[in-house]
Amino acid sequence: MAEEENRVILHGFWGSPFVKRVEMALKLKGIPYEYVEEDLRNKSPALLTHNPVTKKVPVLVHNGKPVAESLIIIEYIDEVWKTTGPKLLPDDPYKRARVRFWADFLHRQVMEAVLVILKTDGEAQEKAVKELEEKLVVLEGGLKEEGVFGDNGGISSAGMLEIVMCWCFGAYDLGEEVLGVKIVDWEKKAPLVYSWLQGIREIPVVKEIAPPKEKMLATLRFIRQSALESKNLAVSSS
Ligand SMILES: N[C@@H](CCC(=O)N[C@@H](CS)C(=O)NCC(=O)O)C(=O)O
Repeated sequence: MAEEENRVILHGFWGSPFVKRVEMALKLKGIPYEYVEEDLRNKSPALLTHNPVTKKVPVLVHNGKPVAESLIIIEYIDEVWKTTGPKLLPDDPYKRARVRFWADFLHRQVMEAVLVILKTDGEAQEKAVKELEEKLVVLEGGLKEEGVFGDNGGISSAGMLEIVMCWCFGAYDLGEEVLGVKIVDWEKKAPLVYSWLQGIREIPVVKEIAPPKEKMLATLRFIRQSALESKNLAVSSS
């Protein structure tokens, strides 16, 4: 099938890190797409039809066929548009498996700890900060072994790992602004990961698709406030 015949539609939400992953993958590869902004409180019939299982964004609809789950979508994009733009995963099956492993680690473990920090305070938050630091130390060692970092840290290429890392920590300074504290001592715990992240944040596509700062800050504050209020409600009614 000629690539020109492809019609690509992305159902998303402006502030979703998972949607940003897919936008970044499409932009890095240079694949034209149509974007449909979803109201997550009133999802479109198209979204509900295309992703009846989780009903979440992102959903990529390629020539009428839907693909859901951000990590799966990134792999799909890389496999379909093999010769368009840069490779997002390595060709070698073993190296590809390793990239998938670390992407999954970031997706499930690191991102989870980041969300807990945003949504809690007191002891629960301190515990999550400690957990995050431990995971970053593991990540630093693991990625060093994989040879992910460029010379003197920085990035050597932008692929799946950089995409997932970007929308896990790309806005960490906004998170710190909302919490009013420094979350991670990067220099002490994970200096290579930190300089790698700084390199990722400089990628032009990242700057192009980053959500507006004030809007993002308001959303992070809202998520935090709602989580803390529902926790307090649960405590007072128990
Ligand atoms: N594991 C999914 C997570 C997607 C996700 O959580 N999307 C959120 C937006 S950030 C969503 O659609 N929420 C709407 C809902 O839960 O109903 C992925 O990686 O794509």
